[in-house]
Formats: sequence, C-alpha cells, structure tokens
Amino acid sequence: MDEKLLEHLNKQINKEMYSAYLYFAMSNYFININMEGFAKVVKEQAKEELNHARKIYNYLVARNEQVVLYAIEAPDTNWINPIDTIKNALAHEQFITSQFNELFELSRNLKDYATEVFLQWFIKEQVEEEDKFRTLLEKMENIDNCDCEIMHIDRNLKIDEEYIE
Ligand code: OFO
Repeated sequence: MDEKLLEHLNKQINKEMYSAYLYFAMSNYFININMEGFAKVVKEQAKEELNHARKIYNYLVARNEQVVLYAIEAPDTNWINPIDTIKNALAHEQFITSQFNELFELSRNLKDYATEVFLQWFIKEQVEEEDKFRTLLEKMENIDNCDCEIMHIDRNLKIDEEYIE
C-alpha cells in the first residue's frame, strides 16, 4: 500500500478512537445532568466508533500492513447545554465525513481499488450518523431549548429500543 494512504488510514483509527472518547465524555455529561436517554444514545455511538476503529485495524492486518497506534487526545468537554452537545456531535460527524471523503479520493487517485471499496461502507455509514444527530438536533431546536420538553425527548430516547445499553 502507498505510504501516505497507510499513514492516513492509521490516523483514521486514531480519529475513530477519539470519536469513542468524545461520545463517552458526552454520555458522562448527560448522566451528570440526569438525562439518561441522551446518555444512552451517545454511549451506543461510542460503541459504534470502537467498531469502526476495529474495522480499519482488521483491514490493515488483512492487507499485511503495519498498524500504528497514536495517542488519543482528551476531548474538550465544555458543553453549555444538551443542544450544544448534540450540535458538537453533528459537527464532529461532518468532520469525520470529510476525512473519509479525502481517504476515498486518495485511494482512487492511487488506484488502490481494494481500499476504495473498503471505504464505501464508511461513506454510507456517515450519511446515517449525520442524519441521526441532525434529526435529534432539529427536534431539540424546534422546542426552543425548553427544559421540560428536552426532558420529554430524553424520556422517549430512554425507552427507544434502537439504542441498547
Ligand atoms: Fe462517527 O463514524 Fe466513525 O467516526
């Protein structure tokens, strides 16, 4: 594999691990303000991020390439309210989408077709992840940050079986 592409894929493992850290931190934020529904959603997201890191790791091993594990940065946790937190989640996913798009373009330019096909899963996944946080954010913004309504959304998320503990 091309060295630059390998380096970027290794860095993407780190970004997925950072994403898991970010969502665990968000889960902890929501637990601390007694919003267990939101906490469950972002904790489930953290689990997905660990799986994304694992997928890239497995791919590099299958290609007989060297995995490099970089240090994971601590997330900035100064969220001011639930809306701010979910906005941050959406912005983060938009950033991750841009990273996968760059990786895809690089593998295409390098004619690394196996990596191009491998990355298609992530590109589709990012559409779902952005949609999940955008939909949640729109629901929250529609009620104008009223605490009681946000609590209502939280209760619904808590019983939503889509998100498993
Ligand atoms: Fe959020 O999808 Fe991985 O990073």
